[in-house]
Amino acid sequence: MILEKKKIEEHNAVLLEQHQRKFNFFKQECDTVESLVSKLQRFQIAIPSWALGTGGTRFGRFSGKGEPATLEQKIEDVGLLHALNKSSGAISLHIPWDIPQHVEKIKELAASLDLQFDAVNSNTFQDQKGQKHSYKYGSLQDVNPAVRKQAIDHNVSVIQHGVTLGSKALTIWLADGSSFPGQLNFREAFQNTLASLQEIYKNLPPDWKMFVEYKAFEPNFYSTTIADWGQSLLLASKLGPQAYTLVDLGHHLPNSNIEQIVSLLLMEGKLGGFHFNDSKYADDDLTAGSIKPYQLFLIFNELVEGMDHNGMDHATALGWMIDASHNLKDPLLDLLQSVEAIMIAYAQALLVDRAALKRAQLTNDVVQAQEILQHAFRTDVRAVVAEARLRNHAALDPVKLYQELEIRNLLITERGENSIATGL
Ligand code: LRH
Ligand code: MN
Ligand code: MN
Repeated sequence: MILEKKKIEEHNAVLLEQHQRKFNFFKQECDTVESLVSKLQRFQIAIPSWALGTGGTRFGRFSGKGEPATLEQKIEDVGLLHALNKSSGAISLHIPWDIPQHVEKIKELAASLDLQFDAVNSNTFQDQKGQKHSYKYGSLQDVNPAVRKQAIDHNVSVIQHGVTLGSKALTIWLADGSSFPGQLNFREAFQNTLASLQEIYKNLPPDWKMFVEYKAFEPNFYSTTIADWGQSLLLASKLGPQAYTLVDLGHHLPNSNIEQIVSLLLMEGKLGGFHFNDSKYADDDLTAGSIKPYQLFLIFNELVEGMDHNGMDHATALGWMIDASHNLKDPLLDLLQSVEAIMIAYAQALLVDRAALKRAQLTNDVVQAQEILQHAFRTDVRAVVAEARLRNHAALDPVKLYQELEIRNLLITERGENSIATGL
């Protein structure tokens, strides 16, 4: 299904007057509004192909209806999101969940919807049909060189798929670890992982990046071989200039100071990409900004500060992606809500008075430092985010338009009730 431009224009015409009132009010208070809007207009957040269907838990999965059953349909779903908000201009594929079969057709379809191919993700945390060796005890870390070789070869084939599509990065997340003390020699597991990653790294095209994703626990519950940003950074540093750490917001132990991690990774020039989601307990993969919006703002505050310090382009220097799972909500609505929350946090971070904050820090004015951050966080920036959408010819209120047009019902009519997506 393709969303006609006319539908967006009609929707915007109805909301325009109310929007302009709010935006004009904001403008009076903010002299950097034009720079803010143009930064927001350029900012794009990739959508993972595995988040377009209903996710499950280990206890069950309650399928949604009209889910995209093919890669083409997934690309169409991201196209719908992008038409609605013009901030979701890329799709990230997980292989082999989504193997591009008809590459030229897929590229044409994506281009017609104004979509790019973001990082490709390898999968050595599940066994696939017909696979010779099992990943039950690990993949790149495994004690058996044949298992490691199989996992390396898979990653190389993922790079090759990515090259055909025009992706520029490989994201590696490993479930490797152990669930019981004594199961693993930590040092050897780490060294095996490094040696395997080095083999994969050799196959990276020169303009590619490798993102090394860490995660504290799950599915292993005693140790994870790339468990935190230190271990990821160690690997990325040993691998070379094309390797970076990837931060997934759900992959930390409770109460970790993620904004501090972000700041130091930027300092080292080793922050590569981001997976946005939110959580209360673990890797809950909930809608970005739904549980801890202040934390999301604080993370963006460090991102903006660090990227500006390094002279990095906010829109292109890092890989921005959502990595969420939707058990209860329509995935497309959930993704629209996530993108909106990310844009709001980004806009608020852009509002922080950096010069005043620096003065407060240099004079140890703790009260003022807090005032400055909270002033930005408590500013209602929704009209600025909406203005950026309006100028990009997207919908003023994407969630409302999606609901008014009953897009899910249209997708059900097109695909059938029982159409099921592959993925988590
Ligand atoms: C692991 C993870 C990783 C995977 C995705 C499906 O929890 O965040 O990024 O590739 O989920
Ligand atoms: Mn992730
Ligand atoms: Mn995760």
